[in-house]
Amino acid sequence: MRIASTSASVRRFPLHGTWDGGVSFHDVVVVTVTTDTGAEGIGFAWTPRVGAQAVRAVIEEDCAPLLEGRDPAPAPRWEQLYAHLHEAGPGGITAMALAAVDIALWDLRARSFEVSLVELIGRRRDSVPCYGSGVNLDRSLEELCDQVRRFTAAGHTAVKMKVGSPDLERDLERVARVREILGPQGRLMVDANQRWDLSRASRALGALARFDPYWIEEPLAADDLEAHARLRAVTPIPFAIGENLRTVRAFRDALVRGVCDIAQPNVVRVGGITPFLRIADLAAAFSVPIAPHLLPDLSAQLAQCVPAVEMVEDIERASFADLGALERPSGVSVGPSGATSSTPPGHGLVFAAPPQ
Ligand code: SMN
Ligand code: MG
Repeated sequence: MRIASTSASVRRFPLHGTWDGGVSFHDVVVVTVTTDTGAEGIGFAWTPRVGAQAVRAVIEEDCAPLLEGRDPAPAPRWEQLYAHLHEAGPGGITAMALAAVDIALWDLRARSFEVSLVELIGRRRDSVPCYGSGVNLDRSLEELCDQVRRFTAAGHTAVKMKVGSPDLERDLERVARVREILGPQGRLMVDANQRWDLSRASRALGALARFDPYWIEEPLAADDLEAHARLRAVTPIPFAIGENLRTVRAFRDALVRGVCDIAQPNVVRVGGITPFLRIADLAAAFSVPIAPHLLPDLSAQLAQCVPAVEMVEDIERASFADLGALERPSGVSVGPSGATSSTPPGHGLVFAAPPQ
């Protein structure tokens, strides 16, 4: 079986509510790989704002010609494309393009063997705990509290909120209120999205510690491991990082440095399922679990397969299913009772045309 063609198209799906910074839609770059035997695999890249057309161009101009006539085996194709695209940088647009192709090749392989993606990789667990997650720094205190109450009313006992307000007092008031709603037993994660420098992070974490955060996510610039190491020396709060690490070696460096307690690869941003699984194995060797970043429709499936997992992110009303991005139900379910999947052969994600 050989690859006959690779095509890509960009589809835009509006969000139900605007995210921090005015993000109002998600772009999905849908890839179809077809073989000379008529077999097909579907892959995707995703971006909340930047770069979808550039990703499509890299797939069409730089990946498709290299794939034509080759064996559709995921790992060798990933390595070949990684070596080729590396010239334009090992992360960012090239990694997103590579991810779309890689996801399509895994889908194709699973469908050829007539098994689900989870069965193909190897199911380690049927269900993974989830947490309610909101992109809510721009929301008023009352809106934030309403969102957290929606999570708890639905049955979530773990919730993630944003911190990193210009004024630390604002963060403290908001975290205090959310802790009150969750109660002392609830799990409260805080996410600073790289908004602090070292001195602000030290001060903020010192003050936030009394609310018992389960983790602090991205306290500092993602590529500043030195600052993470210094912060580590002044706080016992675990660090969750990875949504802005783009390569297996970037995760290795963070793990070796001892500043990644929970690893959060985003399957698209790291370049697909092939490197995602390598990162998960690597993290496990450091006794570090995975908490996949966003993309619950696929993250749930990967979380069922990795050696060690923390939780799946149930991002409020922004899964592909929630956005109306799927043509039919995938068989994946993400919510307060856990993440499960029972997909048809492959990953089960078939993308719809965007709303007119
Ligand atoms: C996040 C990042 C990017 C888009 C949406 C949400 C956030 C998260 O950092 O961890 O969910
Ligand atoms: Mg985050």
